[in-house]
Amino acid sequence: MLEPSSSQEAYDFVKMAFELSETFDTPVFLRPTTRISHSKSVVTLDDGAKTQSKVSMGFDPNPQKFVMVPGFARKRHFAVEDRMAKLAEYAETSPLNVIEMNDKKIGIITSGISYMYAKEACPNASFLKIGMCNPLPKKKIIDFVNSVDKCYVVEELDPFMEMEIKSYGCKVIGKELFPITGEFSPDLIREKICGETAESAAPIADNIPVRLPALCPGCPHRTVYSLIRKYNTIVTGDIGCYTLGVMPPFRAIDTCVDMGASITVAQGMSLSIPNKKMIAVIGDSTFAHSGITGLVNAAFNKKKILVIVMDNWTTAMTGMQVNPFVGETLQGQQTTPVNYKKLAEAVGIDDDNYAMVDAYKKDEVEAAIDRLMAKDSLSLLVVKAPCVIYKRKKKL
Ligand SMILES: Cc1ncc(C[n+]2csc(CCOP(=O)(O)OP(=O)(O)O)c2C)c(N)n1
Ligand code: SF4
Repeated sequence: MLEPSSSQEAYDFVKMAFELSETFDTPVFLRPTTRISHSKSVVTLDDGAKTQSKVSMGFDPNPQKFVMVPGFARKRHFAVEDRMAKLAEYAETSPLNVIEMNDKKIGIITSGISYMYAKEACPNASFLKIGMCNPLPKKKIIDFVNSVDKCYVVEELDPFMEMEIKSYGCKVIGKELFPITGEFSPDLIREKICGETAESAAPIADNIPVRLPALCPGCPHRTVYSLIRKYNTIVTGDIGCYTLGVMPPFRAIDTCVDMGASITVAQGMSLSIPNKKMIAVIGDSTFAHSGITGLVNAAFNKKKILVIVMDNWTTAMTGMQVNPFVGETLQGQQTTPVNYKKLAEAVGIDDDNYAMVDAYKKDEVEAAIDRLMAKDSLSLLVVKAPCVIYKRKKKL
């Protein structure tokens, strides 16, 4: 697992990840935490020649490696352990794990964005910057800890490196000082290591009104949410822009677990609350990704749920990508869109339990929900209209 500490490293480490993957025949994870994913900085790109892939295309069949039936898996486990041992050896000399020796009074073992914070807070300290956080370079770590007077492990949230390092018998300070919740900052590290409380350079006035995240003005998701509470039932939600329906003024959803769970959570709840028709709301992309399996299961198990697909023509929350209901591939080629009505039919939802309405026609949306909520079975309602930001982007 590689952990970048800057935009440049996020770029460089992807290439290293592919190289390691090829060299050691291993999957490699890249672990960019929140602040790395949400920050932007100048990145120097490799020239084309260097980025040319050396990987040959194709597939060499090898069921002993790619089909993990128990007999093959047992043998493969030896290969995995052998690979991890080789990777641990590589970690000792890898350019991903760098020692920066400065003042030996304070040593800091850190990785990812925490390295940047610690470097800003304690520029004169010595650092062991871990770019490959699994497997860890055990010998390098022990040598580093022994070469400084006091050693801190600065890692955001769970003490993954710290526990491992303490298991080597090393005396390091970590979660005795640093929190296991929230994000770190240079100020926090300065305070914990140097005992200096930062004076805020630009004090923030405390009378600024709180602004909650909200659906955009004109968002097509608003219609359903403005109506849904009148049905006095439990509304299971899902992940996308429409999760913001939980916020005032709508307060329209009761749960949100993971992609597709609106439908499956409603099924589970219907076992303990059998007399209410639950409503599950889900975006088009989420429905295509992992909602359809839940719908099949709900139909097969004769569940009494109204599934509302909020189709805004796009995958708004994560960058306006296409999805299987759009009729276009990611490369912009025309393709066959999934047909909701045929899908409903295939699953076993009859015409009486199916409707598609325009999200901006509030009366029609309301009439459709009224009609389907009165049915004693599984219903599918598609409420469709383009996201206003998507419309503007596409100049529709
Ligand atoms: C398993 C998983 N993969 C990816 C994501 C990231 N993700 C969050 S919302 C979302 C898509 C939402 O699109 P859609 O359902 O169309 O709703 P919209 O944002 O357009 O309202 C994705 C992919 C996730 N939360 N979980
Ligand atoms: S981006 Fe689109 S889908 Fe998301 S809240 Fe705004 S209008 Fe609605």
